[in-house]
Amino acid sequence: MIVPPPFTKVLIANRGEIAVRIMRTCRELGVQTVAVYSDADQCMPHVLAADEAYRIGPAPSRESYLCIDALLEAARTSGADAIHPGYGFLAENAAFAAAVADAGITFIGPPASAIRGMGDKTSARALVKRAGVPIVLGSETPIRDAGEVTAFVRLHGFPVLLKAAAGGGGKGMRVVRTPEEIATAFAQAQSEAGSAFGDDRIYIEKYLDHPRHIEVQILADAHGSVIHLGERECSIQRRHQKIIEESPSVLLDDAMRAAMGETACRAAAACGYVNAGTIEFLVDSSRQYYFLEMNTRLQVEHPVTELRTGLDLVAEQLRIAAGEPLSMRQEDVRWSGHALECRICAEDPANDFFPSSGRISYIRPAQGPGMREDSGVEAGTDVSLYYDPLLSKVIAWGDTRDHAIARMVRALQEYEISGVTTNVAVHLVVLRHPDFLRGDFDTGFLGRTLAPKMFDVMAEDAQLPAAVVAAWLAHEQFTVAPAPQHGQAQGGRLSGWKSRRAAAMRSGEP
Ligand code: MV4
Repeated sequence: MIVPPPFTKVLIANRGEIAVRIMRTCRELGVQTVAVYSDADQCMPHVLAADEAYRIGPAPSRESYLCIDALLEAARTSGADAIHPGYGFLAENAAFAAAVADAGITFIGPPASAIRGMGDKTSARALVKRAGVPIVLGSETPIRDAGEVTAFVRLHGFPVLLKAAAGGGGKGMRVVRTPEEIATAFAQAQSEAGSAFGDDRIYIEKYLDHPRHIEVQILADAHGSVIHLGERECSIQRRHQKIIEESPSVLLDDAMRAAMGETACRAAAACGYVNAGTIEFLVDSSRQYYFLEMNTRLQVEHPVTELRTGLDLVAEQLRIAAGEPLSMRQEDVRWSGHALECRICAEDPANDFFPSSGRISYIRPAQGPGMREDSGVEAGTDVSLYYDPLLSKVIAWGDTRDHAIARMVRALQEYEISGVTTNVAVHLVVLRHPDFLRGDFDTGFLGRTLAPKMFDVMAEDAQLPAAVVAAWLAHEQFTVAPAPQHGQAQGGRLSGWKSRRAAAMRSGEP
């Protein structure tokens, strides 16, 4: 059976790994691809991977990847009939979605109205609450002054959290634990929200201590069907940047998974959602879950869901955007095994995770059974400081969690990337931490675990390969670690390849 492509030509309004990822599916579906690039990105893999490519401006995002007019002009010139925004940049910008539609081009994402409805966090809370979705106790309209905070804590007590109505991602957030802190915290939240979002409206919630962050992937078509594809556990994060995601979450049993999945579908339906989206939940220590916010885009960590379900989420997005009904019902979704993703970022763990730059001189990617790597760089790529430090995502699948972790550790031990500093060592420390191995962690885990000591050690011996430092640290700090799984996660030694290559280079052998 020959299936006609959903579109003729798709412009990918993004860069790096996600642009390459989207182009791969387009090619599989027989859809032509258009790349856009800034002056800093002329030779990037996403440009080389496309059928055609258009310059959209100078290096700064404001003048290139965020420039709606330049993107629409490239779309018109190339004759693209659809635009995929990826994540970040303009992916959750309702004005962009509307401008694309107005230009007679299909936006591969939700309707502008759904982006708007979920983009304002207070309206999102009110919207989903009406649909019977549990939300954290708090306000469903912005609060005007510090007096309203006082009134709220009189009724509900401390601690409370002030959040930006336009927000997301932790900007403009302030925890308040005592009456003395109220005035300052309100003023700070307001001013931070104002400068980050150009909108200083603040709302209030009861503060949950040490929550887990679990999100549910949904798909919705234009014919009213919504299904969920299970959860991703995203609690391993640092300053609101996720670094490891996995599925399933060790916290959930089948009943809770089904309940959260069903709740996520209701939340999506409540805003008239169409396309792929994610409902974020906070889960407290008594395993109560609460709607946090909706991400109205394809997410960085979507491959975790793809490896567990066997689906291609980008293909689903294209079909949905072309008006096709969902190809499966909820009861047709099958989950298998365990998937884990590590984000490889150009940043220096020894220097407080400051972004790093440089020309990549050598890469040995993640390989072997059960592994996938979605990368936006290759040997010769110049990593600049203009954009997000995410270079690549390494994703492992195994029939059990232990198996997936063992594969990930093995692949990251072999992993090599020279010319730019990355966070690979941090992944190895986490992946071998006894609390992580037991599944005993929350959103505060990484902050507590990355002891200052680690950075000192790494700074002192920066020329040591990162994996050696990590292995050594894991050995030093976590001597109570359980027996390694499958015999692959053991020891503080280099993987065979790396030590033999190092030895060969020392002795001058080829
Ligand atoms: C919270 C919370 C505790 N209680 N809300 C952080 C990002 C923003 N989107 C919402 N966030 C949180 N909201 C209440 N009522 C704790 C966080 C939070 C968090 C959430 C998800 C993932 C990581 C996090 C790290 C710190 C705090």
